[in-house]
Amino acid sequence: MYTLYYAPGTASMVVHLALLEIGAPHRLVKLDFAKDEQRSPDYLKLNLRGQVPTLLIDGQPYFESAALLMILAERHPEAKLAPPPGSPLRPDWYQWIAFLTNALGPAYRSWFYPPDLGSPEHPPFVREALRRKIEDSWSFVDAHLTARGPHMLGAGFSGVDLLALMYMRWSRNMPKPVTEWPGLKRLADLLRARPSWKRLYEIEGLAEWLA
Ligand SMILES: N[C@@H](CCC(=O)N[C@@H](CS)C(=O)NCC(=O)O)C(=O)O
Repeated sequence: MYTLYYAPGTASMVVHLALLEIGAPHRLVKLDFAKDEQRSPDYLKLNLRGQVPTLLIDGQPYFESAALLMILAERHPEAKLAPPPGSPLRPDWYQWIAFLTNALGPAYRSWFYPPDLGSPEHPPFVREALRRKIEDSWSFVDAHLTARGPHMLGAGFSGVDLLALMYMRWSRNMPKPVTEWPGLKRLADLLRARPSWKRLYEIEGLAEWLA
């Protein structure tokens, strides 16, 4: 049994999507960021940094969205979120998860949380550097998808696509949303047509960027 601590539309999204794709029974605990619930003493016992997601697996708390995706894929091989160990696409699975979390995760975090870098709002040059870093990473992924897509691992869907989809959604109000790159738009459209996406929107109460 799993318990996911989440906040709508945040880094918990990929874990929630993975649970829905797997069809694994789970309990959801929503944290209200407006009330700072991620910093309540009880939650800090589970997640010292006061961030989502946290996933309880058999009562033990774990964090980091990409790690949780990999753990779930390994525990539910029948869901085929990851190519099996030793198969030709397994290295690609590791490569793209590491690339997306390294190149995009910290840059988005800095973009959305200026206080992490020490000021309430970014000075223009910092904002510009972060924008360029995020867009350069998306250009690189778009070139990959154009050459080898339509999914992150080629012809077939995998859990890496869920991670990419979460990050893609975060670009929707940025100067250049991912839908302006053809390969990224094609991937976003394929993934947004999956039942798990619509279900996630219903459960999390999301509206923007459904389709
Ligand atoms: N690297 C972490 C990032 C987690 C993270 O930054 N979560 C944000 C939401 S997207 C959060 O909990 N923010 C609340 C806060 O920092 O107060 C992951 O991928 O799990």
